[in-house]
Amino acid sequence: MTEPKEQVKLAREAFNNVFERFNRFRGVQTQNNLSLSEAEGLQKELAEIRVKHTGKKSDITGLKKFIGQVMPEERAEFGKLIQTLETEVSQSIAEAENTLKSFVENAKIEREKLDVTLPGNRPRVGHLHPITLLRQRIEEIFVSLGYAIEEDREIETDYYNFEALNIPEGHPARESQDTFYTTNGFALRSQTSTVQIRAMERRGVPIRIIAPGRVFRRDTPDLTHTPMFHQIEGLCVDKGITMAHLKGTVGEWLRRLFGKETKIRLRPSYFPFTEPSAEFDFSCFKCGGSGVFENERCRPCKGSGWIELGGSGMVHPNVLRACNVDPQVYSGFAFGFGLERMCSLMYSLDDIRLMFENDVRFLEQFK
Ligand code: 2NL
Repeated sequence: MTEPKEQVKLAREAFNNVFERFNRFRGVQTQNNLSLSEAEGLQKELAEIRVKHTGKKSDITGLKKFIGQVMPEERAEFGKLIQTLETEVSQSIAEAENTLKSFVENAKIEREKLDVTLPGNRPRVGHLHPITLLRQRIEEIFVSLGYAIEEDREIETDYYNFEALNIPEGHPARESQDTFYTTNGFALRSQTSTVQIRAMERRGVPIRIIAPGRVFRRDTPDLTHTPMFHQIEGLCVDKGITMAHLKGTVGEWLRRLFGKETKIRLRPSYFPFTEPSAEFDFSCFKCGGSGVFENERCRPCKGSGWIELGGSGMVHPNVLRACNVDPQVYSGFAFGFGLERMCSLMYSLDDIRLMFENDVRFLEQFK
């Protein structure tokens, strides 16, 4: 049987062995190169060491239980030795714990430190395309007049793109020279009338809608043409609708857009889907219709005082019939115009292709 004193010595050695790595955390703290997670790992290990070397199953607890079996004359000394060992062990652990604890606290504060006076990174904020901005302004006006906004597909059947619109077989618009076709015989819509036909079929009449959207025509790009552009078409069908309603409606939205002095005029024209048909012009927003601006020939209206905007007319009876609407009971007007043309007039752009290049130097001018 090992000497009692010897057993205390062995217990001390065992502890010292395990604790050696933590000695550097005792006493006055010098710089340590720990990361926060390393320090937290050490705290965990240290907690285990505390349990193992001071807890119920520790050598120290075992030795204390052993006191009763030691010869009475050696008991006091043995007890003191254990006491000293216990104090040493718990002090060592407590010192290292304190050091690690304050290191972890400081490291966390450091990590969460935020200098609110540093300049921030301003995010680059985009904005809407001028075509979108103009479309939204026009949509708002028509919604306030009781119109609904309709959207639909861009790839259409021959029926909706031509047939239902009273565009006869052999009409130039139907040729592949003018219209894009898919290899399996569908057409890219060449006007958004297709949307209005579908809406009339689905919703029936009376109906008041506008149909904004992309349309496609096989044009070679130049100053005034692109093979894709945006259109807004409008349709109003009810009992007793006349050309007076057409003129009143077109006049009203142009006055809301360009000011209450704006005049409009209708010029006789021809479209297969309307009868009678008319093109509509409005008095120039720049010169107010005089044709002269700052003593020079006004640019947007080329000195005429009028700007040609779009086409319109009374919906052809054949178109109404195609949508199951009785032309004896109902009548309606329709109109259509191109947004790129309108936008380039309003901003004096000389080349509509600018609107398709998405050069930020161009786009940023419309903020
Ligand atoms: C133009 C001419 C126009 C229409 C579009 C239309 C729609 C239906 C029935 C009858 Cl559902 N007509 N739309 C009518 C006249 C002219 O557009 O110059 N567009 C750029």
